[in-house]
Amino acid sequence: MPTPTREDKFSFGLWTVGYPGNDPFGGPTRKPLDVVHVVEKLAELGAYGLTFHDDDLFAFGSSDAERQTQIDRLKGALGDTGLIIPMATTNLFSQPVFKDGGLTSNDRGVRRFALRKLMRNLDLAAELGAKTYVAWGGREGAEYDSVKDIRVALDRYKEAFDFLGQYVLDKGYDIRFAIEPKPNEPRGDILLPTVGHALAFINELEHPELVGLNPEVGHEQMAGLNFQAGIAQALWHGKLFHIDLNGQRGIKYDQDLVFGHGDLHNAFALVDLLENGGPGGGPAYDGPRHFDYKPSRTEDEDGVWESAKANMRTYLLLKERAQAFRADPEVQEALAAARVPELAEPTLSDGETADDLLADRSAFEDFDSGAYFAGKGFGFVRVQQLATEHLLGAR
Ligand code: 3MF
Ligand code: MG
Ligand code: MG
Ligand code: MG
Repeated sequence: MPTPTREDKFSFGLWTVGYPGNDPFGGPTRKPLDVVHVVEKLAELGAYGLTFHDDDLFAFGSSDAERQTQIDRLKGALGDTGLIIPMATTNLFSQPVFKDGGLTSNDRGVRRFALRKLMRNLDLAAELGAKTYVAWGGREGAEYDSVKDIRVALDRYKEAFDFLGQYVLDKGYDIRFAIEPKPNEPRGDILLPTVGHALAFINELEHPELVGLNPEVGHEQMAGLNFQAGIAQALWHGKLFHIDLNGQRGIKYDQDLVFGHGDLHNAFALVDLLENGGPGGGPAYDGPRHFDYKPSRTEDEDGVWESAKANMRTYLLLKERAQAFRADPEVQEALAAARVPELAEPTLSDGETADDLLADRSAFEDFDSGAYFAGKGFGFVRVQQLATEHLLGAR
């Protein structure tokens, strides 16, 4: 069985293992966990990083002294264990004041308060050495079409990211922002609902180089989208700054299951992409493997740590399986037969002009599209079955 080590770059949100089990229909089923205990346990299990929202570490409304005590306790635990803080984020969703959002609330006073809350935790993130600052706008949205002017809300969202980008530059912080898309929940509809929406938004910013993505498995799958394909596009744009790994079973509420406890095939393809660059063998991802999951409320504290381990074990098992898949000569032969490598060949020859293509009769006039494949298929199903058999450990 593979054992996680620091080199695997596994990280967990303080709010994940710390989730006490409350849901919209019931209260907590577990006691809150102390941050020092969480850091010690995660280090023991082989994780390398902890991430947090400001309000996870010190309760909203804490005095400066209470806040500092918690920061010092966290720093002490990091020093004792060697765990790091690769990412931090702001809670702009739990408090009643954010009921219509933070950065895009219709209320200007709320927007100014949200910016200050964000800047304050950004300063702390820089102090703790975080390289990524995630922005999940869970309350940035609406339930009703006539109460939120989406174009104007996007103006305010852009204003916030332009301002924060400039703030990071002025302060000289080595931090980049990562927007986390989600289609809905808690709002009926959330702004920047998918990876694609967020990528387009980033292009409109003053400092697009400072802003990328933190896509979450379950969020894209809630929108019925293929997560692996979305991640491949984010990598293509150079925008995969961070990732939230978890499990989701279809289009329903945000389940936050253990990684792999949802669509296992898609998780296999995702790990193959992150580790090996996917079918085309492009550049892989070297950032944190961050788990944003919720230990089910049926579990006790032992179950919390079992589920934390399960995330890492499943990831490492899939990594092993993906390596076996890539190394199998039969797979390589099947990929070649399916013309997977041929897609990397440019469609036009070097320097070929429109006139050259028009002059190539074999491309059109003499191209017999009806007879072209001579009845032969691509053999994609064979490749997928080989992947499935490797995934099952049958090869
Ligand atoms: C909610 C989420 C968030 C974000 C977090 C930023 C509370 O569905 O996924 O978790 O991940 O706010 O990292
Ligand atoms: Mg989520
Ligand atoms: Mg989720
Ligand atoms: Mg998330």
